[in-house]
Amino acid sequence: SENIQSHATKEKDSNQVLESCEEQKKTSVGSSISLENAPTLAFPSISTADFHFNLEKASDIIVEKVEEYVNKLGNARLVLVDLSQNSKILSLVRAKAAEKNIDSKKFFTFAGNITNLYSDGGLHCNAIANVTNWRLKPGGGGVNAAIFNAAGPALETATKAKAKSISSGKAIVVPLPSSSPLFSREGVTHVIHVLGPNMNPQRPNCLNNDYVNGCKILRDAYSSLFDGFASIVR
Ligand code: AR6
Repeated sequence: SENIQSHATKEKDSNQVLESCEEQKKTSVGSSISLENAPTLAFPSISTADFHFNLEKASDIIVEKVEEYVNKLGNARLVLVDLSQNSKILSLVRAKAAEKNIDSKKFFTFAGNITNLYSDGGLHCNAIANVTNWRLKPGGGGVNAAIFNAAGPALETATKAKAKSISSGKAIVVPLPSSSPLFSREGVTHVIHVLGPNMNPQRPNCLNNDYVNGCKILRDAYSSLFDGFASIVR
């Protein structure tokens, strides 16, 4: 009976802890306590590798769009990821975000593989963005190959149920089945596919250096991505 009693006491204690967390959330939205568990989107830099988009222009657009969305998203966090600590796009964006005084608790950069952010880096992200191709097909290279591989066939099935193709500047939110290792291992509940503008002549729909159009499409891509994330946070 001692065991039962102590178990009951523990449960009561943990309920109190939960209650006091709820209190803290209510009284201090935006504090570091609530931000640690805040809904988080990890996203790679759209179009700047395989799609050859200019890094200076892309970094301006990332910071502009993050600035527009961080406050709309409540306590949710946005995290720009790339594989290497020496990533050019990460350092450009860090410098420009600091210049604009963007709240570093709500937006920061992170070096790591987008498929292992929790298991490798201890960063829990509810949603991850996948920069994909117009057919929403597994493989290719970069982020798309990595995410489809890590997520297993469940992602392909769930994606097909939502859409057969995607146009550039758009995003598609796909709830990840709990059978996917990305769900069970990393805690990712949604993959948001996004298609950016392409400046690589070897890939479909190349914009031939038309940066007027390209910048507009890249802005649309970030807006669609962040709107998609907002729709699952609410
Ligand atoms: N984790 C984190 N960041 C990554 C990872 C990873 N596993 N892999 C690449 N990056 P890219 P794009 C970074 O080429 O330019 C695909 O094959 C990378 O360093 O994946 O939009 C699609 O199917 C860069 O900063 O995307 C499309 O056909 C960023 O992620 C095409 O490539 C984006 O690199 C899309 O090209």
